[in-house]
Amino acid sequence: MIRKYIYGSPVNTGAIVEDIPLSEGNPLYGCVESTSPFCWHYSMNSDTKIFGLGEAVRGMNKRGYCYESWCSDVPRQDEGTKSMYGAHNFFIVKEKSSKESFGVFFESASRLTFDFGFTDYSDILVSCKDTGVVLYVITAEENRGKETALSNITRQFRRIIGQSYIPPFWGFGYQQSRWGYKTEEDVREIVNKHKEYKLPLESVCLDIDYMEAYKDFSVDKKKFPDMKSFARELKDEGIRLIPIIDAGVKLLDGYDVYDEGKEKGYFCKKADGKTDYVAGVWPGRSCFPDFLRSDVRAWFGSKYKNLTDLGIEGFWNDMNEPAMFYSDESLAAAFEKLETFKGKNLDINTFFDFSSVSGSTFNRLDDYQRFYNRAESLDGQEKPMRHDTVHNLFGGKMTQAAGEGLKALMPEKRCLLYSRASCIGSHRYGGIWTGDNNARWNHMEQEIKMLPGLNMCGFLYSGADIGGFAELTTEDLMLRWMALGIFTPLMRNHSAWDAREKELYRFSQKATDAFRSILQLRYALLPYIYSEFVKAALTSDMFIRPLSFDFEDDERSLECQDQLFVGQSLMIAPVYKQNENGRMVYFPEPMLQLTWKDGKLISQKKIAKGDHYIAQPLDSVVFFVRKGKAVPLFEPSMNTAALKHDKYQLAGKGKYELYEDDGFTSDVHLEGRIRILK
Ligand code: MIG
Repeated sequence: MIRKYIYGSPVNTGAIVEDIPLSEGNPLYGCVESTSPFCWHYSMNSDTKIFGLGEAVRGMNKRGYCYESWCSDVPRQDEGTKSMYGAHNFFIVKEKSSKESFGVFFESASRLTFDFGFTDYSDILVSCKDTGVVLYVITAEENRGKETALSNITRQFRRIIGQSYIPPFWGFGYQQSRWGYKTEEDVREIVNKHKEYKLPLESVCLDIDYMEAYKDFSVDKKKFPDMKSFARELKDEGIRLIPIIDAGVKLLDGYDVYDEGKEKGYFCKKADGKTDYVAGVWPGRSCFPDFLRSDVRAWFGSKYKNLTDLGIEGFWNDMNEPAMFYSDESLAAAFEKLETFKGKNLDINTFFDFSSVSGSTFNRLDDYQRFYNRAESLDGQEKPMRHDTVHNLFGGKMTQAAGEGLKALMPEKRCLLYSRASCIGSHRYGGIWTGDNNARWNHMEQEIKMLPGLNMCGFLYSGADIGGFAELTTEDLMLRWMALGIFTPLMRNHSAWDAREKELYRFSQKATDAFRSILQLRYALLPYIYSEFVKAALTSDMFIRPLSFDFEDDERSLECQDQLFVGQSLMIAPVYKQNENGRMVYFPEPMLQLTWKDGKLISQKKIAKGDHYIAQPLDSVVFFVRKGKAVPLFEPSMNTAALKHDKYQLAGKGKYELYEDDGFTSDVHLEGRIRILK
């Protein structure tokens, strides 16, 4: 059952695709203590748990900290980080009795704060100072059969926000990326090295250096003299290029995208409603398309044609929180401030003041208050809104622009698309990667804990930069993280230009051999992953689930935060601590332990329900088939183009219903597409 309530004057975020009648009175759960500013309060019991909130740090159970939905460019995020790149305002309050558990979605374009027992361990407080909120309260259906309340509430929510984006089959292949591949030669070397070391490879991402002067939709001819034939040459070997597109458009007369945007008035404006807002990003001074407008989305989306004409079928959208290095205003203020230090004897206070000046221009709230978006109110009226009050829609609407644009350009084909910033609603158009993480063990742990929340909020196609984006990764961290990464739909090894080089052949020979074997498992599992992913998207299910979503009356499952179900048949329990060769694993039901090494299944072993120490050597992948389930393992291949769909072995019990299609079709449905594997 879903109830809907409106407070204040929220804008239409586009998150909801179903008509839901308005309910009267107070919300079914919790209490709205004030409407302006909005504040919702709920009193928790001692064992109340909170699941959800999508892209957010800390545990799967979010109780005990405070979060803010405010799409942020947050390199060096950690346990203290309140806001990540996405704004995903859905969570479930899990009470002991499933009748008293409920889900809440706070639909809003504005900043929300979630105090989950932070001020007082027994209170949840959700507040919004800006526009307003449409509140949805979801309770479990009574006739849900064996489904848990957690899973049922999530499914109902997923239905009202619409079907999750489904990438093409090749989007599940292994992506190699680094900010630093500059030229055709660089990319060719990456491809050749993977071949030389017999490492499977599906695609290579192109970071900002492929562009000419960081101009969106341009290609630097000096670095890629003939991108079209290069893309063709790679595609003939089953490898695709995935270029980056940034949110900011370089301010440069004579650059067609800028000229058009300026002339048609497509860029975000200052308070006067006329002057284009300017801020500095990669290309220097830039303007920002107002993605909240449908005409601007259609325009920007059509620009992807420059690259699809060259044979490109996949993109990643970056810096769309939007990230801003400086504005004209904040830069002027910083220079002025710097002047005041000139000739002074800097002591402890003034020195720290002085050293913070240059960083002070970065992603400033007052800069977000200097420009406007045209947003739609609930009655369909378009009006200018100060950016900070609708900030959380910007990145997601850029994804929508790209998703709709690519669909218009290639109606018969699904394209690959993922973004850094997001909001609920944009899960229908693309996936996300979880931004600039670090080469740290606790960031791998963070990914394990974040995946369920992302799945609850519709972001099935997601994953982290494997091995960490920044800093110095290590061979063992890469091995462990790869063993996790092969189970995430988006599987990408990406790093910063100054991070340790971490293509899989950069480590010891032993490690390279192990990486090969791990990647082979990815390709062996790929048809299963694709099949489970499509089924999850079509039935509003989660692809990755915590144990609690299937065993909500089992206290141990409810508390388990570092094991995951992957599709219906598998469970994983990744090792995420350095120098540990295994770990304790909790089995809520008997399972079959599979060990993969040297590119093949080397053992299958029955495990009883309960706790077991499971050894997981660095060069192996250990995973589990659930009770009564089966998983097909196909013959490993070098990429999806080379996959042989008829060569497989089945592990576990019974049969597996494999969803199959041509890997591209935009018409995705289950009927007539299931092959029974026995
Ligand atoms: O401020 O394009 O998260 O993946 O390599 C850095 C360069 C801009 C941030 C992205 C990262 C990408 C980088 N970008």
